[in-house]
Amino acid sequence: MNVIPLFLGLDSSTQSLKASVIDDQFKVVAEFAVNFDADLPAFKTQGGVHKSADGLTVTSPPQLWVAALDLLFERMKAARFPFAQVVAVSGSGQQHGSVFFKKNARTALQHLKPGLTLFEQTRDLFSVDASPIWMDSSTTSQCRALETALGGPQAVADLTGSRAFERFTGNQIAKIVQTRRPAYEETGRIALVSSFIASLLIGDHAPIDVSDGSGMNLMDIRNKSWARRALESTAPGLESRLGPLAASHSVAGRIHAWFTGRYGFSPDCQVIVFSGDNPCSLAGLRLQKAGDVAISLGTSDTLFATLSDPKPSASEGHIFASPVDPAGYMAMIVYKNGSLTREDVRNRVVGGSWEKFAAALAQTQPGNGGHIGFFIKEPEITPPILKTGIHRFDAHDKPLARFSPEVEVRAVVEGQFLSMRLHSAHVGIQPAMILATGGASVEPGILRIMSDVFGVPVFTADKPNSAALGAAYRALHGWLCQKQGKFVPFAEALTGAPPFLRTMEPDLRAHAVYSEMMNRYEMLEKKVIET
Ligand code: 5FX
Repeated sequence: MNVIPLFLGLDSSTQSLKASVIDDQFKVVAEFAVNFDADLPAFKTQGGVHKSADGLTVTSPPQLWVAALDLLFERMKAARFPFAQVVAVSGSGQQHGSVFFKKNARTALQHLKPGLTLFEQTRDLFSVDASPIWMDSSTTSQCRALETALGGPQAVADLTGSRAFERFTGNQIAKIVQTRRPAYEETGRIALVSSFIASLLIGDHAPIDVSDGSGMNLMDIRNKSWARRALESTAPGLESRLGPLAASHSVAGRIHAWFTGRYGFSPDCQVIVFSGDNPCSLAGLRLQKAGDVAISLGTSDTLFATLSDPKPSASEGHIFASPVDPAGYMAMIVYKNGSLTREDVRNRVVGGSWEKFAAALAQTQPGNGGHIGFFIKEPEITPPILKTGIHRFDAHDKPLARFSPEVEVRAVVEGQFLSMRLHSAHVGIQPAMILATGGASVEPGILRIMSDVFGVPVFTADKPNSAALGAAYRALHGWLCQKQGKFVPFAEALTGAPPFLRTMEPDLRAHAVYSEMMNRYEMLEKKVIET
């Protein structure tokens, strides 16, 4: 009898640990989850984290993530999950978070004891018991120091793919060195959340992959190797503590005997290096060719794209190495003003109804008669605009105090996509298609404007667990590359995966109207930034 091979994707995110399992026909056959606050209350986290009184320092205990892995596998075992069929595991970790292993940790990982849980035998392995995570924003002075050392924000972006950001791991490490020197001296290895979970699975230090490694302000984005100047400006003796970088499709090792003994995994089960949650989401959405773009319309709007010729920018988004193509890149641009801002307009001008919002869009024309609006309800990330407020302009660039309800509705949606078109072009993204995901992607009126502004077809995907699914896809991809002894293109590995729905074709006349508007939009945006 032929046994169906299974691929396990884990997602260690901020609030939970999830598992998605696919078969070799790409069908999701099982899903499991552990919620940190509800299922592991002893750690006293809120939303999976601990925050300082001023809210700037945000950490999670690394042992929480270990306990979650114990619990997740116990739940899978209780559900009689067929561990023996899993031929490969990979995973996703919240980006930027770091785990500081003591010098003796490697030996302890190699000798995991069958009679003890992972939690019981990893208690003494951490030199820093509160792992800084991506929500931390306490490292502004370290960021400025890195930028000064390397020649300014644009120089840091050119070298590492992003200007210095507080949450990026290098700046977090610099803070540990400055504030907890003995702990740093005790540290033998620094892992990301992704490589940390992989390390538990293989019972050894697993490498950081180049895609998650791009979120540290420490990696040379072109060579995909550690950037010596950045390491030296960050901490002494850092390179040996980070270990080697690995290609995202490579094998970290076989699963440790502890997992085969306790859960029945096959000793041949491969662990493919883990990556960050955003890279894994890109894989889950199967963006693979330059020009493939996904726009997630959620609380914040996020644009992901695959690109071959990135132009890192100090003010627009991040460039990461691609998690599915060793020669490629991905870009990620985040907008704080997403769904909450659209909903604010809906609530203020059309009585909170999406039907009326859609009707208002239908009553107005592409280009909105020349009206342009900037809706900064929350301090904006792209471009950085800290001062909140709404700025409205008529067709002659004259500021207006208000728009009619219909014009206001169209202005908020058009403004968001014009901004995405402008700033994505700046970092080198040239969309050929867009995959729309997230709550607002069910609104045809919004997708119509997205398609027309960019002039490309829009597909839709409902992928709530795209990071865990992407990790499962990456497990399959890495396993296939290993089996064939060569790099197999991700698209080829995923041939036969269910196609996305082609939902919207661009109206080329409307697209021409938006192309005409771009210069004015850019000029007015500058004006808004200056005021
Ligand atoms: C990306 O740069 C981020 O900081 C977040 O999206 C985290 O990866 C969330 F886990």
